[in-house]
Parts: sequence; structure tokens; C-alpha cells
Amino acid sequence: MADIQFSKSVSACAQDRAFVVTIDNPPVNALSAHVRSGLMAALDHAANLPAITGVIITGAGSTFIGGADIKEFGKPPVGPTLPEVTERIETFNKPIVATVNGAALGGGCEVALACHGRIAGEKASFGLPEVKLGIVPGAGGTQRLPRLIGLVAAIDLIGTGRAVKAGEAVTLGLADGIATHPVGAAIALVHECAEKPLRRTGMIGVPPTDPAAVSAAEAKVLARARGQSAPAEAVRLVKAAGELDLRQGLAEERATFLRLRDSSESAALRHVFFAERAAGKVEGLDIAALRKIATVAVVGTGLMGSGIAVSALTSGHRVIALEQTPEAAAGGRARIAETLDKSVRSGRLTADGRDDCLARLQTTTEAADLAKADLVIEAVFDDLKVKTDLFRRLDGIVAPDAILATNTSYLDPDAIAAATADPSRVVGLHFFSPANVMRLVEVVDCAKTSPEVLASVLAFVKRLGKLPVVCGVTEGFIGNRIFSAYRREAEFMLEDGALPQEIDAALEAYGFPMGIFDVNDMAGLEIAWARRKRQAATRDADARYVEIADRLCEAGRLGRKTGRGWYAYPEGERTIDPEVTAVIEAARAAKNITPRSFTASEIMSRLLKAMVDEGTALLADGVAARPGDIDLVMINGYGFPAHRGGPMFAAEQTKDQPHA
Ligand code: T1G
Repeated sequence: MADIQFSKSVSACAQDRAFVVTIDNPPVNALSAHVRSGLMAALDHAANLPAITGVIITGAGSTFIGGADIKEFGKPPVGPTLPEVTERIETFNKPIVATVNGAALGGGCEVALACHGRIAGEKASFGLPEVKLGIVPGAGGTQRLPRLIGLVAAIDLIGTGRAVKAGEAVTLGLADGIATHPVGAAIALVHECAEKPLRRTGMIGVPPTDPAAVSAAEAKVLARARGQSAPAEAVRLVKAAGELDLRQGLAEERATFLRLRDSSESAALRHVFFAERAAGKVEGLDIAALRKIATVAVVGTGLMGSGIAVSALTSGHRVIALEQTPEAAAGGRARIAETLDKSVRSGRLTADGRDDCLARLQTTTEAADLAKADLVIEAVFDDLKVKTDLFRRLDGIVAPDAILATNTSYLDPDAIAAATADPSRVVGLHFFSPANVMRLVEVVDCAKTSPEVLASVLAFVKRLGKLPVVCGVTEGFIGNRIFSAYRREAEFMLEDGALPQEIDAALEAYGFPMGIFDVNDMAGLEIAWARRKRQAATRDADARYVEIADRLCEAGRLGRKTGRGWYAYPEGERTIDPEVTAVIEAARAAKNITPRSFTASEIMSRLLKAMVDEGTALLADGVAARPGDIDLVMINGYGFPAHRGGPMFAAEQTKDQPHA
């Protein structure tokens, strides 16, 4: 029987008395309206084919189904709905087996759950990541998954949104088997199922579970939620599966899904989702030829350098780590090895994987060894002379097409590039500490960086599994420039009457993991102090300048490392220190400022405004290409809560609302 097309994205053909239905909706087989209607039409057709024992559902390409079509959110609904499709599948009068050839996420996993059997291909993965979009599964996931894998595992998967690979899916009972040729195995399973009563997931009882284990799983999810509402709602619905019958549970789930779908939290997280997909895309760069980057050299193996080396190693690159002395080289190697060991201990890396990484690591004190490098990333002391001398030296060593990248966070990369014979091969790669953990990399497109070099390092950063955000040259790039602006505003509010603990509390209540003064204490106050002292001679005398931080530094209060900063840390615990309050009151008195009180929402509005004003200036200067890029930098580099969407998005949402 030839292929029958049931919609522009759904076709089917008969194979060994099974009806093989294929979804082909590039790029990720999302469940767009024409996919849903095509599936319903294919099932209606199969129902009337007496020669057909059962149905296989699979996806074209490397994805099974990437979920509901997120681009349809907020648009007028078009039938059939996904719950109608999953209902049709579950109640179908012949066995339906999902052949999960790749990612089965969100609605895609829910389609698989509604099937009477699931065969996983070797590249299959299963997940319900809806909470990452500020919603909950809306087509049966919270009710059917616990029936298959139990409450505790379902709370973990749905509460965190994490995906599981084929092996774990079988162990959990989510998949019935793994096959190199999943369609063949699925057809065999269809025939097997036809011989016995169909296993309708919704009819399976939720396995009884120790309430303590359920509470523990719930507590783990809520601890990570940081004020987001979707994870708690997801856990509530999964637990309800153990108390309600399927129909009641599905109705409760759907109502919750529809409410959260229209929430500002979900709008924010969908903004972040699409901003991440747009990040690293530069107009006209897709035609640039990519240079091969297989061997990466890292100069300096301190905290940043060793983190960068680990990222390059764990993503399959060869690494040459250059240090000034044999002792420093040995220290660097030990630091890298210890970081890899930590990953083995946490299960993120196998022992073989670690050994393979160390086998691809060469540490040296011979700069000449860098002649083999395709890309050199320097992570040496943040001093202009040190960096320009280094790049001038490398110029004579590395291959003509090798790329030179600087990890500076504040210096001018154009000045560093100007020290080389070919500035077109110089680019900024600003990693965040710890570089083996933090996803964000600011990719600094310098004045003379060539399109090939920019395109090549963007591809490299994605291979590291990191999130590249392209920015132009300005002091502090996107992140530090906005961070400086909102720290300045925070310090203005200190002079005006607020206290560090009040400002930090407002930021934490808003969803930041830590307040700005807490972050300063952790990072250390001396770096910013040194920069303020460097800038003192050129600072605009008319501009408002707050001296409180200088007073603290002069008093030796440099943060956690000195046991005192904006807070005191007796026994390591952050405590409010009246000495700091005294310094602040003295600063106000020196300027005859009568302090006043601030509400948390006023504090947040002023800090958000400072971030947005700086962001707007960055867009106007062409340093940032999109507001979404600014949001990604602040979310992934500076703890801005993702469920608020980032400062530019948040401001867009509240621009017409009067300040409380
Ligand atoms: N809907 C619409 N577009 C999508 C999409 C989706 N679900 N997933 C991806 N895209 C677009 C994306 O914007 C990009 O577009 C292109 O596809 C390639 O994506 C009822 C309601 C599947 C693992 O959360 O995690 O189901 O930029 O670069 O790296 O319960 O995409 O090219 O124009 O990410 O190969 C739940 C989201 C939805 C999964 C593939 N599903 N997607 O990764 O490609 S809510 C998700 C992903 C739901 C139900 C509820 C990944 C991927 P463009 P990409 P990739």
C-alpha cells in the first residue's frame, strides 16, 4: 500500500499488517494543528482497515515529537486539541505503539504515554519539560506518567522537567524496550498486544507509594523552584493522580494548564526559550566558512583557565595548557584533574571519560607548543600590558589561521587585537566563573574580527554545550556594564535611606538566588575598588558618586574572604553588621541626606529601571543586537530569575503599570 497523506505533515502506510503513521513537521515534529488533525484522520482510517492489526506512531528525522507547537500559544485554538488526540489513542480499538526514534518531549511524551506500548530507538529520550516553560503538561502527562513509573519518579521528572535516555526509560517502566530498528520491534509488539487485552495507561492504578518518599521528592522539586509556581502545581497534579480517577485528574490538569499558559511566568519563560534559539544567530554569518577547531590552547590555568580547559576537554577537544613555570603547570593539571574527578563523583562523567579527557590534555611551559593550536584562549591576569605582550608573542608562534581569543572581562579587546599583526583573527570569549559550569559566554565581536572567526567561535561555544551571546566592544560588555549600572543604583539607594539587607531581601524575593551585596561579598570587593581607583582621575566630577564601598574597602572589609564586607561572617554565616550601617549613616550625614524608607517593590523598580536604561543604551550603541540577548546575559550570568524573563522583557510587561 502506497503512503497515504492525511495532512501536510502526517502520512501512513501499511507494513506487515501494521499501519505506520509518520509525523514529518520539521524542525522538531511539533504537534501543530495539522499534525493533530492528521493523526486523528490516520486513526479514523486505520480503524476501518480490517487487515490492519494495529498502529505505529513515529517521527521523521532525529526527533519523535518535540512537544506541542509553542508558536501556537496565545493564538486562537484550532481543533482537535491534544487531549482529544491522546484520548483517541488511548481508547483506540487496536493496539497503538509509539516508536520513539528521538526526543519525545512534552506533548510528544504524552502521545507516547497514551499509546498501548512504547519502543525506544537508541537515540530516544523522554521528558515532560513543561515547567521550564512555566506550565504543566496539559494532555495527560501528570495523570498517565505516575501510573507507569510511580509517584516518586513522576514527581522528579515532571517537577524538574529533566529528560531520560532510553536505558533509564526502560528501567523506569516508561518504555517497553530498546531496539536498533525500532519500527520492526514496534510492529512485533503490536502483534503481541493484539493477542491480549490492551494495556491502557489511564486504566492502570497508581502504584501505592510510601508517603515519606513522596514528600521527599516533592521537597526536592520545591527547593529548586525559586518562587516559580509551575513546579509546585505539577507536583500537586501528580499527587492528585493517586487520589482522583483519570477523568477527574485530566480535567484538573487541563484547567491548571490553561491557567498557567496565560500567566506572565509562562510568557517570560517562552520568551527565554525563543531568545535562546535566537542567541548566537548573526545576520549573514551563516554563509561564513567555519575554521576547524580541534585543538584548543588555554594560557593560564587558574580558576578561569582550568574551567575553560575542562569545558573544552569534556566536549571532545584536545587541550594544550600553557603556564609560566613547571610548578604552575603541575598545579594547573591538578586543578583540572580535580574538577574532572568531581564530575565523576557527581555522576556527570564516567571514570573512562575522565581518563580520556586527561589523555587529551597537554600541559607545558613551552609557548612554541601552541603552534598546533587552532584556537588560543588566554585567561591570564586582567592587565592590558600582560595581555598585549602575550598576543604579540603568540602572533609569531601560532598558525596563520589560528584564532586568538581573550577572556578579559573589562579590558578593551580592540587594544589587545591592535598588538597583533592580524587583528581579524582576534575575538573576545568572556566565560563566567566557574567556566566549566556556567552556560553563558559573551562572544565579543571586535572591530576587526572577521566573519569566519566569529562564526567559528560561535560554533565552538555551542559545541561546549554553552549559550553564546554576541556583543560589541564596550567596557564590561553587556553583563558587567548592566551589573555596574544596577550596583550604582543600589548604592544610591543606600545613601537615600535603604540598607544592604533590605535591597538584598527585595532581590531575593523577586527571585534572584542572592542579593547584590551578598554577591559582592562572595566575589570580593577589591576588584571593583581597584577599577574605581583606576577611573578616579577621569571620573565625571558632576556625576553622583557613592563612597560607601570605598570606606568599607579602606577598612579591610573585602568580603567573605576577609570575614567582613557588606555583611560580617562569624562562623561563615552572613550577619548584618552595625559597623556597616554606621559607615552608611556617616556617608549620608556627609552629604546632608535625610534618609527615607523604601518598599521592596520600589527598590526593585529602581534596580530594574537602571538595568533597562543601560540595556537600552547598549541596543542604541549596537553593542547588543536584541533585547532578548540582554535578558539571556542577565539570567545566565547574573542570577536574574528566568521566570521573570530578564530585565528588558520584565520592563516591557510592566511599562504601562503604575509603580506600587
Ligand atoms: N514548538 C515550536 N517550535 C519549536 C519547538 C516546539 N515545541 N521546539 C523547538 N522548536 C523550534 C525552535 O524554536 C527552533 O526554531 C527549532 O525548532 C529548532 O529548535 C500539552 C503544551 C526538541 C530538544 O519544551 O527542547 O508540549 O530557531 O534549536 O537543539 O503538555 O528544541 O530554528 O526558528 O532547540 O535540535 C514542550 C522544546 C512543549 C521542548 C530540539 N516541549 N524543544 O533541540 O533544536 S509544551 C518542549 C526543545 C507542551 C503539552 C505542552 C528542543 C529539542 P528556529 P532547537 P535542537
